[in-house]
Amino acid sequence: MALNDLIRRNVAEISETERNRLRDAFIALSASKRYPDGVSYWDKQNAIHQATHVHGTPAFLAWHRELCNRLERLLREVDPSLSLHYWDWTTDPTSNADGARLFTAEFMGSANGDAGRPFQDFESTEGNGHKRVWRAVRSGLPAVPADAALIGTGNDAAEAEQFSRMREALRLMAHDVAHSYIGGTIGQQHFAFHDPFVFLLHSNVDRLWAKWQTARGRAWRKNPDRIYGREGTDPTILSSIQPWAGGTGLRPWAPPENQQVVKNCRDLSVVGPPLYDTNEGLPSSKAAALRSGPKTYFFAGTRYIRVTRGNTGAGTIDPGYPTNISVWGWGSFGEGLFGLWGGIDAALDSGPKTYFFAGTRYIRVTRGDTGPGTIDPGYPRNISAWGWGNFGRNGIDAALDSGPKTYFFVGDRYIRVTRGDTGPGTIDPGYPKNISAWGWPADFRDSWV
Ligand SMILES: [Cu+2]
Repeated sequence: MALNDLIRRNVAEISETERNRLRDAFIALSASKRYPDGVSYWDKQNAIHQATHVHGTPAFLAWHRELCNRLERLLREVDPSLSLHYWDWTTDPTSNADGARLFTAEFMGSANGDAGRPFQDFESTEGNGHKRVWRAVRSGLPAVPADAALIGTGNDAAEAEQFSRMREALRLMAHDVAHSYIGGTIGQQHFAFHDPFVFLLHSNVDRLWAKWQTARGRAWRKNPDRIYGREGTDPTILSSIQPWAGGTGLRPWAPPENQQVVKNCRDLSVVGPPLYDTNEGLPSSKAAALRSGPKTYFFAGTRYIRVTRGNTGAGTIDPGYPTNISVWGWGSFGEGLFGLWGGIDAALDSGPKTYFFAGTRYIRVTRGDTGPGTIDPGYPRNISAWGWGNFGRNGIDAALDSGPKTYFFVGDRYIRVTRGDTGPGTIDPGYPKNISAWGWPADFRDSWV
């Protein structure tokens, strides 16, 4: 259930098999994955943190979310089934009630002194003569408030104040406490990111931010223009996120590789809450299919497979699949849209154009039978531009190309549209209708809805 579904969970509660795979992926980041400058993926993490670490500013949560999201992508480069799970700091990592102690030679290494196996080859040039990752975990539980108290901080304040109140509570009362509770390498800001455990800690910081964002009745917390309240115009929120924007000289985001990604903390890829099992109102898993000449694409969540098939039957999955839709280079579209997380709702093949729908937005893409193609200028746009009135206002569930007609589905309703290859066309008279008219067996109709 946990592997492959892209949801970040309590690392003490996932299967031992998955924990082992997560450990192996961390080791691979150090042992076998290298940037073009020869620095391992792992050593680069601490260089990133040293070059730019952002703590006492409004960008604290956003910067670390970007760091965690990127680290998760690196882990998935090694093992696409993995997610960046979290350490729930209200539980004792040295004696978990479920028997899943985290500081063992099978997972995170020792709680005291040199971490040893399995990270015996991870260097730490931290002072005091420590050449390896080392820890000084205190006994008992960290003195951290309960989740609800942390992310409830500021809930009764004016909207403009809520983010900053929550952020400071999360940092001072929890993040800082958790760092010094683990002690050792993690207890020292400039060396903390030598220890893989720091990412499990920061995934928990990010989880609480995501839980705050997905709280019911507070949709504005997923809106980039409103989430940060009065801090939304702070220079640290509005300036490009470093070092990935290339401004610190750190390779490969600086010359000669120039892999800069220029965006700020209001980018949807930052504001969009990652998939945590504690998000309020987890999105249903989204799925879509796209016929594309000799290929058919099936999308599930943020992953997809490409299948070679004829007009009927299952066909065969092409080599290299499943893979993540992030390789389509759509940026935030389809990844994180105002909490409608987990991929695209519908895809529509339309002659030389392909339409993809996610949440309340859609893109039009010019492409051949395979590959991502290029997004046409001016997209994404809002579905409301199609003039369907209330239908599809909050997004659509499916689209079906059917010769001169196109069908769009929302819940138990659908419309039939007469259109060419581009544009919205016109809704045929008498629509929307109810899918009960299609005569499907009741139980299938219920699960479709
Ligand atoms: Cu930290």
